[in-house]
Amino acid sequence: MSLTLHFHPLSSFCWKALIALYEIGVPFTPKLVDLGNPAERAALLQLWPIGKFPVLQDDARGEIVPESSIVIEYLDRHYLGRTRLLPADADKALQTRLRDRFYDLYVHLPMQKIMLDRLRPEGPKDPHGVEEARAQLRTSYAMIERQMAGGAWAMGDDFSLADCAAAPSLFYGSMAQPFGDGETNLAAYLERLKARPSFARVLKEAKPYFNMVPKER
Ligand SMILES: N[C@@H](CCC(=O)N[C@@H](CS)C(=O)NCC(=O)O)C(=O)O
Repeated sequence: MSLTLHFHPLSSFCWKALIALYEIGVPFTPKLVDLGNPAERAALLQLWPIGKFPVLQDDARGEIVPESSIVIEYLDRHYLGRTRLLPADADKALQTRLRDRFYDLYVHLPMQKIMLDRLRPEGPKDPHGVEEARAQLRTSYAMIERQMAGGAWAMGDDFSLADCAAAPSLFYGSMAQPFGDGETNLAAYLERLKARPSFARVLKEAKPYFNMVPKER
């Protein structure tokens, strides 16, 4: 088996890559990285000096592929399987990348800001930054609510890279900043994502680690 995914089962950006791997149906070796273990952290830094996962290692092609969106495009290009995650049409592919960027930058990152602030001790907490992140999430949720008025998935009828990005960011996002009462399209979209077999499998595999998710204090 040529592919190894360096990951952690609770990491939201790793979920993005895992969803893609399960959608495509390509075999891979999951390599759980404990960043608290100095040797494992050093091994990840050897692969990708930024030190963030997911990182895909492809021994057959001699490639190290970091960054969840790039991992997914790489898989779509070289290991195309059951599900095509980037449309063949260039304009549709551009729109799909835009939705992926939207979910990463304007849902995933503010969600992370709120969740990670919960882990900070009382003194160095950043209430201003958290409030900005909440405002960003409220704006993004309102946009998604309108986008999801028609069509099952982020790009319409076909599941894509954009849905891989949406699933983890909305799952944890709903814990960081709950959806508004009127945001029924958004809530229904998250339920569809949770029921999708690829994401349902990711959630099942992450369940034993859920006690490590930071709670609001
Ligand atoms: N832009 C990166 C973000 C990856 C990222 O933030 N990963 C987090 C886990 S969800 C991580 O590795 N955190 C460990 C750290 O920052 O030390 C991607 O899309 O893969």
